[in-house]
Amino acid sequence: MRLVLFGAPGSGKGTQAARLKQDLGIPHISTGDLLRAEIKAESELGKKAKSIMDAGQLLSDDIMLGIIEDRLGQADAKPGFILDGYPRNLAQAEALDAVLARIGQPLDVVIKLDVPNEAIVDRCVVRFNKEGRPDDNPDTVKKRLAIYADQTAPVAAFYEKRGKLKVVDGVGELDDVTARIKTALGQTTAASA
Ligand code: B4P
Repeated sequence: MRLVLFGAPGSGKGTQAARLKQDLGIPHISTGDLLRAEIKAESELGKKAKSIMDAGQLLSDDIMLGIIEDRLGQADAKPGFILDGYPRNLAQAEALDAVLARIGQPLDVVIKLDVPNEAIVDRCVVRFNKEGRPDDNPDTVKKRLAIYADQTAPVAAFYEKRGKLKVVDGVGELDDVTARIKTALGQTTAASA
């Protein structure tokens, strides 16, 4: 299964991907986690990424494509993957299509987690108080939501046109959201069987 979990920052992509990877037996590839690992390692990329991420901005498409090509080329991604945080704009969606076409592994489905902005701000405040992620402070979250609306949200229509988009309600208990995603994935598997 080749799956993209899509949604606004704080919509639960990372949270749900971490749960689904056990069941599906495929890796969870989070561009945010990959970048945070670079920051922790104090690599050149990490140094560049830190100020951009802390400000709630997006890294350049070139940098992100390099990261994603490298990660999708690793052996554990051969049977499939859960992509979280990529693509984040139309150029990245086109680039991902091209990479996957080249390796003969087209996407099966894109699950969009639908969560209202007010709930997202509340969730990020909770995480900010718990983990202190600089991009979770309320002003930065509002900036990230504006970038999402402007640059990332149009990606949903890109996949809808290709018949790959499924929208799932992302509000509620974690188990309930996971169950809704599994139902949507079950429909995808049944349709392609
Ligand atoms: P990400 O790491 O992708 O950050 P995120 O969008 O906030 O998602 P995350 O997975 O962490 O949160 P989740 O929704 O699970 O990106 C960080 C930054 O990296 C970007 O701003 C950008 O700078 C850079 N970047 C990454 N990819 C890029 C790309 N492709 N191009 C350019 N730049 C890129 O969860 C949020 C919170 O909600 C958690 O605390 C969780 O516990 C809670 N939560 C989840 N589900 C819940 C539920 N059902 N109810 C209540 N709370 C819930």
